[in-house]
Amino acid sequence: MGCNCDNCNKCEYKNKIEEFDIKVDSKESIVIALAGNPNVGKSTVFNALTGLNQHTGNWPGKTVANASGSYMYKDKKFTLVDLPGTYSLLANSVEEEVARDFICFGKPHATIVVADATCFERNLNLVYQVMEITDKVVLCLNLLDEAKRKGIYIDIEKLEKELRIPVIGTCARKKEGLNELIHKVYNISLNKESYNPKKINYSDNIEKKIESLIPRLENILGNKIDLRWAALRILEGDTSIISSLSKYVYIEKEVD
Ligand SMILES: Nc1nc2c(ncn2[C@@H]2O[C@H](COP(=O)(O)OP(=O)(O)O)[C@@H](O)[C@H]2O)c(=O)[nH]1
Ligand SMILES: [Mg+2]
Repeated sequence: MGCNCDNCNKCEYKNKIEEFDIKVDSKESIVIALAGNPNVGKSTVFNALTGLNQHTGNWPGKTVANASGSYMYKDKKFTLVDLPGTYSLLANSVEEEVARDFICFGKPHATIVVADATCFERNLNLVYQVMEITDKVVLCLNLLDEAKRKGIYIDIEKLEKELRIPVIGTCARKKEGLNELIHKVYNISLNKESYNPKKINYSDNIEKKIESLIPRLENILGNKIDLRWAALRILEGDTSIISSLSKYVYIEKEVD
């Protein structure tokens, strides 16, 4: 199949979905990544949406299983990719590297982050990291029934304003909120709505370094990935991002 880049038609990306060994039934299918901490109801959401239309596989060269499945909404076919459950995307483990590479280089049309409403703060780390990589994020605030039982109330409207991304409250086990979720995913993935997620501001010295790195990275990477995110990873000394860049992104010029 062709490239999933939102920016061009004659794409020079090497990062096609098939590099990730994901079964996408047709070129027209819209690819949605499903990310989240372990045990937040990701598979429950995945199963509820895809039913029996599922494939399992392994990430190429990695021992982490992947599952992809499809569903239809408003005459469009969506391929949902269940990523390994992770607390972060800093590539500290194979699971984190797989999830990061798929969200960044697989170029899904949107990413759903499933979060546990009973301990939301712990989930925020991953939410912010996904928001650094892509603007096309939908937060699925799951386990609302458990949260209610524990006397935890989350103001969804306020959270949306704070994070500047859409937030849908769900109880996946009872299939509550899933229609709203797929509707929002439809709007975000087809660019019918767009958001500008809040980015974390770092200390002045880090921000200055980011600023000086971005033009150099732009020279090499163009707008193929979020440059601020790439700059942060490089400043952090993350060498795995360099190997992923050379694996998935076609680079025209040599790094000086
Ligand atoms: N009470 C409640 N339990 C849920 C909900 N969603 C998922 N679960 C349960 O939470 C556990 C973990 O779910 P699972 O989908 O396997 O989580 P994953 O590790 O993120 O894929 C399972 O026992 C689910 O039945 C929900 O909205 N409410
Ligand atoms: Mg699971």
